[in-house]
Amino acid sequence: MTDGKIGINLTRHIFEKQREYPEATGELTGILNQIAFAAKIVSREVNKAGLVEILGLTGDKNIQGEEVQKLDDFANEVFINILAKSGHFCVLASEEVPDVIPIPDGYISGHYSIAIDPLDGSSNIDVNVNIGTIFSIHRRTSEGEKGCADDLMQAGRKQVAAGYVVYGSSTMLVMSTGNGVHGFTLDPSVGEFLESHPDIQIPSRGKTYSINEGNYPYWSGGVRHYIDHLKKKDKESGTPYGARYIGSMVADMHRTLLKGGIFMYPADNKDPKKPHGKLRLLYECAPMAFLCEHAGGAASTGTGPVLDVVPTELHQRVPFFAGSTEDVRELERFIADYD
Ligand code: P6P
Repeated sequence: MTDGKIGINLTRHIFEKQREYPEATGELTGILNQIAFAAKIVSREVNKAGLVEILGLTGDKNIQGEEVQKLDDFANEVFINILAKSGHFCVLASEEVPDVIPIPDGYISGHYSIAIDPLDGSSNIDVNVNIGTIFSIHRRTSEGEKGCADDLMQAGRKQVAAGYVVYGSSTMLVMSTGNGVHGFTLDPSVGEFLESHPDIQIPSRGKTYSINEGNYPYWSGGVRHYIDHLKKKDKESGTPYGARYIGSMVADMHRTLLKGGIFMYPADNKDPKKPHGKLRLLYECAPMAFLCEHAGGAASTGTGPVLDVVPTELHQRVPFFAGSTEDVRELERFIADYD
């Protein structure tokens, strides 16, 4: 650091902003540090994944004779083991697990619930594309010793914290507790996440759109008209929007948070089993929507704020449009006019 600053880590960041954080309690610092701890372990394995082939694998065992787990199973086990035994949570949910995950007997049932996507975009690992972990934290609402699904299935606007870890050229943790959105970059040499992107603000309008155009025939009329509109020359600037689509939500949303524009996963009629699109509300769309709104952006189902949707199923899916406010509002107008 040129100015002699050692760097602000996660704990010091929250401590220094103690006054501003509505949820600033020692417990919240503890929670975020446990998430950071799990993320460091997953980051180490993700960054090694490419080497696994080079090191040579014999069937299901690596050269040390250890069981080789699929990385998403590994990430799921790491996050669940660390978080379930942390004493902070009364119940968990994971993209990898059909039902709610209870706190193991003998461990404290805490004041919060957490929903996670332990390794989103894991199908991109073998082509070395950025992947990520997404988390959403609510205050428990149920009485009694053990938590239950009600503690998880609350409207996204009630989240006390949300964020993601993106495993890429560097490992970054981006989070919000409702008072700004802040990014921390892992310095592997000291094993600390150091503040690198304080107070992230999404530009009010962007110049890129992010969507899987292969699904064009299956979208509603409103979405198709909107995409066609983006490709027309813009009267003022004369340039149409650029297209950016990585196919890994954390990577696409990270770019959208930092640069603006709009990321979309609309409902489509491609798969009758998924009439509301592909992305999950509890541990993908609600946490990302929380970050977008607290970074000055917007996140919509196309007809209303994602954060106002009250979940009815643990793994329910919702249409998702998020990023620069002006872009999201324009999309909503096309849906209102053409759907
Ligand atoms: P498609 C990854 O599999 C994922 O769940 C998200 O990370 C990503 O945004 C989306 O699916 C990509 O889906 O249908 O475009 O391949």
